[in-house]
This record gives sequence, structure tokens and C-alpha cells, in this order.
Amino acid sequence: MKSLKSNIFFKNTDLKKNINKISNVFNKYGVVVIDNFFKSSGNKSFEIYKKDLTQLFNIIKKKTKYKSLSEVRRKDPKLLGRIVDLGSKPNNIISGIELKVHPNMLKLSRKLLNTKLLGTMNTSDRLFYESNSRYEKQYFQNIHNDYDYVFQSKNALTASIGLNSEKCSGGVDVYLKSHKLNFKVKKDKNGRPQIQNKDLKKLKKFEKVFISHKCGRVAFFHTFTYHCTVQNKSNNLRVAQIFRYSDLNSIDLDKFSYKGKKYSKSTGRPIKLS
Ligand SMILES: O=C(O)CCC(=O)C(=O)O
Ligand SMILES: [Fe+2]
Repeated sequence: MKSLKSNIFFKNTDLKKNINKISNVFNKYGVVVIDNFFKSSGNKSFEIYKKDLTQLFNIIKKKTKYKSLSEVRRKDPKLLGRIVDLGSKPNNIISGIELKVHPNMLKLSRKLLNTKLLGTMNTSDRLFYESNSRYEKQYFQNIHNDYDYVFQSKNALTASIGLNSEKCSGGVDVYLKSHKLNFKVKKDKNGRPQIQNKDLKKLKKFEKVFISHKCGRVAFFHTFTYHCTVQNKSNNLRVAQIFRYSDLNSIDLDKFSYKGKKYSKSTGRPIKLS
């Protein structure tokens, strides 16, 4: 069978020239990848954010006894986990908001979701620094689609931005056209939605494409597209920032699971947030 892989990769110049094609590919395959996304946009947020991250970690290194982030990860993984993502949803120190609202990100997200009413929900936005250690495994997702994890709309997408400064491996495997599937999930003992073995078999028939987190590359995948992490095997850390966008016209109020929850009389908010 002929590989469909080459169809999903674009260059930043295509954002101007071929935006309709990009959007058709997204609808057809459930994923589209654009290299050097932020280049020549006349907006320096990407470069500035990368510099900010480096400076932040220089400060952290000064405040700890470690010489590099990889060393922090090796010797005190929980510290690094505490510092950036590895669990921080929302990010507690630095959010990358300047990239999330970069004009090209907003414009393309609107185009891909075919909406004028774009939601920029951020409870599951994340920045992560992933090493090759066994420690990482606990954060890995089995094959999943983001809809099962993320608020809030059936017409939504995840944008995953490569921010690596050093050469590394790892990234995501994405199943082309799998956004058309509709599997029912069952929660495992950790409360994570898992797809069933019989559905996994069906999914394996779809072409799987590996997408690395090359610096400046942005992968947009539909919230129903199945994918999973491929671990970084290099000694450098894989750095990626993940943002979610949605079309608020298709907002799914059931996702807020307000039913059956106890609400505070004074604030009107759920007493225990999920
Ligand atoms: O490891 C990755 O880059 C993918 C993470 C992921 O699938 C997610 O956060 O939804
Ligand atoms: Fe995901």
C-alpha cells in the first residue's frame, strides 16, 4: 500500500500559499505538520520564548547544585517535574501564552476548525522536558485521542510545538485518518480512559506516522486522532509545548460533568474539581 505520509508535511511558506490545502489535509488525515511555523512571520515570540526558557533554566541551575537539566532529571527527577510540566497542568511557572496567541497559531486554528469562535482552554496545555529515563514512563499515554482527556468540544485540536535546542529523538506516533473512528473507552484503575483490545486491532490497520519534535515544527492534530508518545532515547531532553484549541460552536457541556457533583453554595463551583 502506498504511504500517505508525505501528504501531511508542509513548510511555513504554505501558510500563505496553500492554506486551503492545509485545511483539506487536516480534515482528511486528522493531522497536519508545518515546519518552521513561526519563521518570517515578523513576530519574534518564538525566538523570545526559547530564550526565556534557556534563561529560566540558567537561573534554576544557579539555585540548585546541578549543571544541566539532564542532570536534574537524572538525580532529582521530581524537582524537574515540579519545575515545568511533568505534571503541571496548568503550567505553574511559564506558560508559553505568547505562542498560544501568536497570530499565525490563532489564524490556522480557526481555519482548521472552520470557526470564528475559537476556544483557547488551557487546563491541559503543557510544557514538557522528556528524557530517556525510566521515570518518564509514568507520564506516558497509551494510544489515545485527546478528546477522552481534554475539555471540551468535539471540534477541537491539539497543537504540539517542537522547542528543542539540542538534537534529541522521541515524538509522537499518529494514526492517519483515525479521527473518523469512534471507539468507546473504559477507565483503567488509575482513572485513565483506555481503548479496548478489539479496537486496538482495528486501529493497527491505519497508517502510523512518526512525527518528531523538530525545533520550530508544529503538529496540529484533531482531538479524535489517535496517537501516542514515542520515548526520547537520546541523552538530551525533548522539549515540546502542547496547546489545545476548540470550536466553541460545538461545545460539549457533558464534558464539564456538572451533573452529580457537589457545588459550593458561596462560589457555585464544584467542591472537588476533577
Ligand atoms: O509525548 C507527546 O509529545 C504527546 C503527549 C500527548 O499525547 C498529550 O499530551 O496529549
Ligand atoms: Fe495526546
